[in-house]
Amino acid sequence: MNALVKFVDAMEILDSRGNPTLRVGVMLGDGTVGVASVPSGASTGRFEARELRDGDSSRYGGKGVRQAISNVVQLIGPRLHGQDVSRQAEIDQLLVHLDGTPDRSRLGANAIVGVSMAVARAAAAAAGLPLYAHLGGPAACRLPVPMMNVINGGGHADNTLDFQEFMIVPHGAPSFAEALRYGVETFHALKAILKSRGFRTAVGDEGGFAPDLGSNEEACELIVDAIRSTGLEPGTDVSLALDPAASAFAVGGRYDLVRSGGGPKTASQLTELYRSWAHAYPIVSIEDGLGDQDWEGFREHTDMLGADLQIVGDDLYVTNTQFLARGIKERATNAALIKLNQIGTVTETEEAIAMCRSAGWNYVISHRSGETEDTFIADFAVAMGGGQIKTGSLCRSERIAKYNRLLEIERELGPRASYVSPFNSPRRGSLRS
Ligand code: 2PG
Ligand code: MG
Repeated sequence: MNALVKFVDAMEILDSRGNPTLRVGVMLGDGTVGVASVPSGASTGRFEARELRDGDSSRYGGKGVRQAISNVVQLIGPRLHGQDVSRQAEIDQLLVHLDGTPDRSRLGANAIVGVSMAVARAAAAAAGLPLYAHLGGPAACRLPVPMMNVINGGGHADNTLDFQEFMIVPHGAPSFAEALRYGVETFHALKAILKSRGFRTAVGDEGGFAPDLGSNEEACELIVDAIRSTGLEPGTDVSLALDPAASAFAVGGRYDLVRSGGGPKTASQLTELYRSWAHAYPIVSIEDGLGDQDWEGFREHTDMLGADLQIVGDDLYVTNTQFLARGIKERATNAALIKLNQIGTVTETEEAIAMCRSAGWNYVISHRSGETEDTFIADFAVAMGGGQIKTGSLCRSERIAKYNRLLEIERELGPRASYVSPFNSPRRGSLRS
């Protein structure tokens, strides 16, 4: 009886870019509360579930979320009254039906995902379990290998880099805590190197440095230098991952590297560029190396690179089983990025993950570029057991909050905690010649 919803509340808060977002609270009959805050993307996929923004230019430049809040309080709350929060799937289905649109645009994906996450939190609290154990069961003890975005470009920074994310992946560490240290030491070393070479060390939206480098490739060189200068071994202790977010520079069937002056490229030429980088640098993963319309390009891309690299679809799949099913059938990639707010509910997100698992694909639980201090995805990554999380750089508290939560989880799990690399054995350059 205790796990029944009494009421649902929501308020307007700010995300890490200073834009309004929702914080949702689900109150149960016994006084238990579940709270969740909603993130927001910048480089959104064309078919993502839609955030609802007020469009009232007299407040926050039209970005207010009062309508979404009203939808939570007036429409969703009364329908959830008396529902048992331990039945997440039923509640999520109710939310999807109540919205009634394929892209969640009536109630707003931001309203729906906030409620869905807060329901999970309330259910965990009612069961007296940490969120990761509630969602993942007693077997949830695998800490994720983080992809840490130490150089920002593209839609996340105003600099000369076309590619959005240059990440470090400390997969060779013996534990999550040590992986975090590897990442932090590399981040600080990178700062010192940038400074010594006259680049600015201001950071972009996800806390990575945003220097005006001479080329995209220079970012990889600098990161490898940084890893080395900490005494760690590139490719063995720490590797590289990229998220070019290529939809952002896809123009008329080509990829135009305007910012860096790299010029236009076909999908094949861009894949060839990645291939040459993977020979030169210890890259283990490339996400959205091509645009979200380019299924044909992706098939070739994965055919050429997928035997050696993790090829991740983000904008291509938007955590939607409909697109994922096509990707699996056509071998468009061999892994998927997973974002709760791209699809809208915890249950649908879990369904996308189940689909990845049954295809033998890797999956990476991910933050958004606009984040809050909410740490839901840290628990979610442990619960889902895929062994990977992408949650930004090693500064800015909205990113660090997730890392700190993972430290807590690892400590709580004690000897049961595992930290296992999802990647193949290390090589100097990742690609076999
Ligand atoms: C991405 C994400 C997160 P955004 O492209 O993977 O890093 O960016 O939230 O802006 O879509
Ligand atoms: Mg991406």
